[in-house]
Amino acid sequence: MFTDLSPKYHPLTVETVPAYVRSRPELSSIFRSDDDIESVEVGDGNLNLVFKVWAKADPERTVVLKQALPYLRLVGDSWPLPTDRARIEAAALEAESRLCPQHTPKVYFYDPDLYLIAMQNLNHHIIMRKGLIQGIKYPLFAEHIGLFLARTLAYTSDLVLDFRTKKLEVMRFTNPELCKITEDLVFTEPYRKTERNRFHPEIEPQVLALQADDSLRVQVAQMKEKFMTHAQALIHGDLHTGSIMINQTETYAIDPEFAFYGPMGFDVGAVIGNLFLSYASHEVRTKDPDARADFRKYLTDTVLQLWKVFEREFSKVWADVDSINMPKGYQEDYMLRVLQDSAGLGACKMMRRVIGLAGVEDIRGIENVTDRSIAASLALNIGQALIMNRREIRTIEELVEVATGCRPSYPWKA
Ligand code: SR1
Ligand code: MG
Repeated sequence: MFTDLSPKYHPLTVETVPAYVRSRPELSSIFRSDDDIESVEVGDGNLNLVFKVWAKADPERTVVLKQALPYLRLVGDSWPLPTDRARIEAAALEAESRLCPQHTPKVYFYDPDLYLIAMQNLNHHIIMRKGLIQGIKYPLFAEHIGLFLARTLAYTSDLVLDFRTKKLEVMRFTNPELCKITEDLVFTEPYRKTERNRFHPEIEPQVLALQADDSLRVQVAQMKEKFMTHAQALIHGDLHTGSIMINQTETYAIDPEFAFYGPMGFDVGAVIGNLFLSYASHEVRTKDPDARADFRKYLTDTVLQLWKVFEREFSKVWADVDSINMPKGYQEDYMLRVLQDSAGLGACKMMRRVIGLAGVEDIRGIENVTDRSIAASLALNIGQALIMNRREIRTIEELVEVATGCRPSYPWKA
């Protein structure tokens, strides 16, 4: 089904990692030949093996090895996946590092035989989703990720690339099987009965109502069409808060294996949608009303600020764009369409995390089933409101207003 595996391919293990890293000249400035090397496999994502590797004598001499498996780890070898995604991820990291090095992990090398990327171990950072669950605020996140989004999206779009380069880049980043995962898991399966959906039974009445709502399904179909046909820029393709490594001073976007030329709003919306998933989860995770209001203000301020930074940085690119072919009003129209796409695509990213195969800890990690149902119901209502109202949204303030106007429907009214 996919191109044959390289004859040298074999999945690494903690036993084989030390010899492998010693064999790589690109790592000779990190590991010495007589180093005692330790490693642990930490891949808690859905797709790959991930090893943290360090010198026993000095844990700061460290790398991460990320290796593609030829099947989907979340499901097993019944779901084959192309290892070519590792090449795409390495190429996307290279592009992101050129455009925004301060928010992209350093890559030491890509090994095309093992479909493996050796990269910076962000060992002083945590996955942002885990921090948000604990109620940790990241005051620099909006500035950092707004810049990352603006630079990676604007500089890979037709606004900047010449006609030929753009088409060649679209070819280089063609990523059909991973796009198909998104098409199925984000835009199709949550809205129909399928065995792969994973919502918990208490929330079923709301899920069934969504699945029976043709006006909603038309909007979702439009978003799917946009995802499949709008080759606007090189997008990360999976920029949820689990793909952000962060601390109080630094932010890194990791894991761009779903990268391809798609709509900018899919990345911007992924960030916004995941901040609203956190917002929904703190409906029950933070019991004290003042603390809840305070954390929610942080989340909504972050959404407002990240869009403003995105617009500010993107406008620097507009200033350099050839104005001869640029009718008056086109820039405003373009940015408004990105905002409205972000609302609609971000909404789909929220709803799939409640209904579909791959959930998020923010919601699915809530142990008490009543609490989980309240948070899930609120997340679905925010998603539904954002997608249904997206064409009326003209500013980021209006987007936030639509989301914060939502309440959970659970417990169901008699
Ligand atoms: C089956 S793969 C499930 C999800 O994991 C990735 O992070 C993507 O979001 C994908 O949809
Ligand atoms: Mg990932």
